[in-house]
Amino acid sequence: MLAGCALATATAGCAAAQPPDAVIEISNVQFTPMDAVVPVGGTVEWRFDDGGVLHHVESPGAFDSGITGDGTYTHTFDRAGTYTYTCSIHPYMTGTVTVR
Ligand SMILES: [Cu+2]
Repeated sequence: MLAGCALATATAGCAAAQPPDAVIEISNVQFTPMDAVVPVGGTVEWRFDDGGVLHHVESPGAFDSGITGDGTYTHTFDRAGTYTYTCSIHPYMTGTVTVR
């Protein structure tokens, strides 16, 4: 694992080696905060912490956590823009990540 991390650092960065630029908690069937702003190349970590309730962080064509009830999901944003994401299980759960 450490060797893979070191290799990744030379190219796309190693999310595990540094704290994320933004953390979004998933609890009480909502994203907190709903909106995050990170620099280009920044990372966002979603923490699934809703007592085992299944959630899904999905931005079609950009990123997809898969459906899960625990753990974390981290995505690195290499291009500027505004990314809207939702939970496919709870469509009223939405948020944005702004990369600039
Ligand atoms: Cu959900």
